[in-house]
Amino acid sequence: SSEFTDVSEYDLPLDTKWEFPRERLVLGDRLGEGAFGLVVKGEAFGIFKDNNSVTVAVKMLKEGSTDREMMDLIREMEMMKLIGKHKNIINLLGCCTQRGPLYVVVEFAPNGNLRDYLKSHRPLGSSFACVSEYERPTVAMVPNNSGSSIAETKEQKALTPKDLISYAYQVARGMEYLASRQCIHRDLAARNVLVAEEYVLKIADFGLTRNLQQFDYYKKTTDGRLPVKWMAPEALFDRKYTSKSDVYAIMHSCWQEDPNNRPDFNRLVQELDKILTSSL
Ligand code: ACK
Repeated sequence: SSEFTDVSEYDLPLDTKWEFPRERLVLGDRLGEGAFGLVVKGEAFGIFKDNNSVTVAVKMLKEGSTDREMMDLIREMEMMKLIGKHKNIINLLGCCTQRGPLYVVVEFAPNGNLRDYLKSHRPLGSSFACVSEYERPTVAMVPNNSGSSIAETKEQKALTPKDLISYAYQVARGMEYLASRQCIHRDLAARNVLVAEEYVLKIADFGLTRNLQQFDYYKKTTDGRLPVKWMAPEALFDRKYTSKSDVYAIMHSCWQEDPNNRPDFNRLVQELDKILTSSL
């Protein structure tokens, strides 16, 4: 009946803790396509205690998806339930599993992915490091042609070193939490970090099932980038993914050949916190 996939031949068990009545979910614009599904913007009425409507992102399958893709989406949803909530991850809000297509309702990040966000807030000139908090230039937003949801073309402040350290800190906080829940992301990159309100960064797609055997290191991502650039040598050559291989994506100082010599996320959080609270 709708333009979205009607996967109703599956009977999923009802989980009353998470089930959200689908009649209270109004689907809106398509935000983009993920590995095997669609992400659509939506309004969820009364998803929190009050009766207000909340803008959400809804993950669902594409038309003609396979049983395997269905299983992957179910697995992602269950993984999100198990991992629990943290400020710096995209949290699960609810799901519609009964009498219709599976909808996985998650927090919406209005400012798109961190990669595009950083690009559209690029500091002017090369004297970036010398610009103080008080004299930072303003740059006009570059119109976003990737279809993601960066706000209008209003004037935006260019980013300061402090902003960037704060972003690194927030990513490390999110990853520290995921690591504490035994979750290994395997594809930590700025394009998989989303920018929510108030510049809160949230790690996305941490619950995805990634088929490591079929991982194609030479396949470009949708925007034409090679993921190998962000991959730790042992992940790239030996397919050994650990929390430590996620860290490698982050900073040059973490690029130690031997994974044992790299800081873990707790350490990174501490280090970045020190930098943030010091002179910057
Ligand atoms: O990189 P993007 O602009 O941000 O394009 C992708 C697309 O949907 C497919 O994943 C966007 N997206 C995914 N989850 C969310 C979310 N929770 N809030 C906002 N945008 C999202 C993502």
